[in-house]
Amino acid sequence: MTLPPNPEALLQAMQAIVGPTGCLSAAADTEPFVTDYRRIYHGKSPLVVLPATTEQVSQVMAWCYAHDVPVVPQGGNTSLMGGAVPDDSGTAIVISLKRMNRVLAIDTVNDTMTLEAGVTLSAARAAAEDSRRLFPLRIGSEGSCQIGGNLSTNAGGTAVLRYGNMRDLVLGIEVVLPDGRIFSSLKGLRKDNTGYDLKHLFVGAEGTLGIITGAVLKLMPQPRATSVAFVAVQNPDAAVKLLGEARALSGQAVTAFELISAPALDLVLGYLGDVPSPLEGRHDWMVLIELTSGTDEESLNATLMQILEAGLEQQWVVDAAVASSLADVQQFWRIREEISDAQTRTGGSIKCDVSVPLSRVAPFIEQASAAVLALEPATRMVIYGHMGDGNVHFNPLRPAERDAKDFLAQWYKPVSDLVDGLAHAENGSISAEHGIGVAKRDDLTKYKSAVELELMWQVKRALDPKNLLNPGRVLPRID
Ligand code: 2HG
Ligand code: ZN
Repeated sequence: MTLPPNPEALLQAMQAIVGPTGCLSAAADTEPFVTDYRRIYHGKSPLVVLPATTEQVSQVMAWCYAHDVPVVPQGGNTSLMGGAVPDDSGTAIVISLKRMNRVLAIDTVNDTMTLEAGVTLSAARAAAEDSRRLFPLRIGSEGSCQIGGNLSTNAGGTAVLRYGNMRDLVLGIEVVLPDGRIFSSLKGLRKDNTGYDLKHLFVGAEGTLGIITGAVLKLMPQPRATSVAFVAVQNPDAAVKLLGEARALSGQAVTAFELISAPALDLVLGYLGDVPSPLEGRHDWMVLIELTSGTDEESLNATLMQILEAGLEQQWVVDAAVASSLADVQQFWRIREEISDAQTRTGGSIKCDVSVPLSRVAPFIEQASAAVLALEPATRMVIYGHMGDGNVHFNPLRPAERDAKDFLAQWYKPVSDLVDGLAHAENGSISAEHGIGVAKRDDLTKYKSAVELELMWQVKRALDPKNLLNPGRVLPRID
């Protein structure tokens, strides 16, 4: 068992590296770094260290390696899986990257952006925009989450359908290894077949193999036109068919295709209070469709109308509201983006972030919903997500009159096991975009093969032989 480090020696060593202002040790100061943002995971840490440079991260890691001190790397602390906060042993220090928040270069010929890991996603997007470019990753927490965390969790979100996950958007990376060595490959190359592509080991590793300190990201042309519609559909099967039609009619233009169930819309509208539903009447299922293109607004709107008309004709579409102003676009998106926080506020949500092949989305939703409702019929079926990627946030919510704690104590495990099992049976994933952290760690033994788990541990041991970096996260114990 690792003993907590001698607090004075630790503080002294860290202050010598990052300076006194880069060290937080008072409980009130460390609190925001040891509790996750949904306040589900509460840990302890003797010290939060805030390096300002990669060199400082390297020195901190070298010291910790020499003294067997575990380290939890942290970006914006917006993880839903408990992957970015320490456990309650009080042995690990937290390294927060928030001071490393500089955009270092934008190359508009190469269409790349080089930045430090602590730049927030919204700052990265704004910097791209200032250079008349798009950095396309789009997730609700963009104001707080950081590029290093986005890479470490291979973040997805609402524009993956068009632009891919974070893994698809990175060209180069800089990482500090557990023993303090720096692996720096901040190249903006689109072609480089010189052996193993090591950067991809660290993308999605949730800080268990190294600490990402910098990256080179792809930039895209800014779209000239955006068309958005909030559409009531017959059911998820009709939504899948509508997506097929939208793609056939508009090619690459479909940027987002988000499914929303009636209980999800009820919940978020109740939470927002002053926002009306975009549609008249209540519908069981809706989709938020966004098209973007380099052409003019008028022709993109015409394409959207064509898609909706085809959908109406086939009776996939029941009703539709087309955004007629930027304010509408923002309002439609606000409704979608706030669903997650509405659940956090309400409490009593069983979060299942699954993906299945698109052709299996509708049968999966039907089967999983029936199975959950058979257990507790008044459960509110908050189902939404990035349907175009086959990614369903299947989040059954407690019946209105039930206490959140009781509901979760009774159903969290059986319901998530059931939903994950059904997704797995469809050749799906039990964590489509939220990662593993601590929340899903032990489930991996059920859903990954022995060979996969052995390989994961072999990689972990090769890079982090002392198991000091984000210990207890991602990798389940195997014998
Ligand atoms: C989203 O798509 C996020 O809004 C959060 O991935 C989903 O809270 C959730 O389950
Ligand atoms: Zn999502």
